[in-house]
Amino acid sequence: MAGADPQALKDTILAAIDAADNPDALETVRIESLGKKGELTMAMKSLGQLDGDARRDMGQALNAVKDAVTQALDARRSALAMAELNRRLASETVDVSLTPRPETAGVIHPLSRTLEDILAIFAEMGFVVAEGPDIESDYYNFTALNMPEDHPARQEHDTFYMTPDADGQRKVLRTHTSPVQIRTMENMQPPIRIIAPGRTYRSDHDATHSPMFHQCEGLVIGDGITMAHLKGCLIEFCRAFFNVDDLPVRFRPSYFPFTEPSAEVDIGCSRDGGGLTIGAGADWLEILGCGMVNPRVLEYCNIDPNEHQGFAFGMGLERLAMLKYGIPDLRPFYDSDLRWMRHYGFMPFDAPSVHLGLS
Ligand code: 2NL
Repeated sequence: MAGADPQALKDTILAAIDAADNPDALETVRIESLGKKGELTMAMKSLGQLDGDARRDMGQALNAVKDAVTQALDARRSALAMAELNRRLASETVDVSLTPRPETAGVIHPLSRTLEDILAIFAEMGFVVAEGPDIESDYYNFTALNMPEDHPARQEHDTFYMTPDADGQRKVLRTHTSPVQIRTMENMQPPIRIIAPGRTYRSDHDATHSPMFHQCEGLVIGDGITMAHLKGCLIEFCRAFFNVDDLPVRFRPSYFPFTEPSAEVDIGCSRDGGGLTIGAGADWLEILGCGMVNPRVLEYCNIDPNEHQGFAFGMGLERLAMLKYGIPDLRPFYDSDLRWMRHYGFMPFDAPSVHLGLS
């Protein structure tokens, strides 16, 4: 080997690298040239048999060959990987414009659909969606909402408490999505226009209550926001959601610790003949709660109530879904019964939009 011809060695190895058409073949070339018993390695090991200048010259030449081979191996490895990726991309393309096979088509849950309806309307009005954790601190779920330790409204919430942690802190499963708005107000300067949908929890289980349910709350904070903005926004929402242009909407004074003044919103309906018709008749149906954000809540979030004002509202998604889509019983919502889903579900491609129709 002492008489190795570096140029010939280089030509042979580079040709083998070029000829390797898959990663395994390339690895074989590497082992046969640079491996422990590879040609180049052996040639370098036999340098000791040469003397003086010859040894130096041959050493330099073999090192140059080693560099060239290493570079060629890397380049070929990348090229093979790229070719493999392109081959896979070509073989795995899907035609996303194809219609789904009818026998495998799933349906959209009426709760998801109801939320999409609601979000389509508020998105059009410039609201953005905000989310937060289901497990909350007592502070975000109650205190910052003007419900101090001894507040009676805390009892009405039938709260699920977690096991206290090392420093005695008891976290809760959020009883409403209001903590999301508190977190947003802490982190964002007005103007704020958010909608906060999500799961909520209360220890209450009967024909009309589930321990896990869904709420959607909204919050608007700005300069000079008044009850008139609240009314305009929510009347528009009710009419768009139920698809009734002249839907009667009334604001009935109420109480929430986090808003002042507070109101509940009723829509006109008729209960003639046992059924329920929304939009006509002498009866009223409660659908959401709202109010001007209590200045004390703003102060908890370090927003100066003399500078900024706002309104907030909250609604229960299950109730709205039942009213809009004529679903009589709450319990099957969480049963994952395919017969119920196929009856009350929606086609995935009929996404709601304010222009194309919401029902
Ligand atoms: C209802 C009524 C409501 C709110 C929720 C709220 C949130 C913050 C500040 C002030 Cl951070 N208010 N939320 C306000 C009024 C009513 O919900 O009946 N929900 C199902």
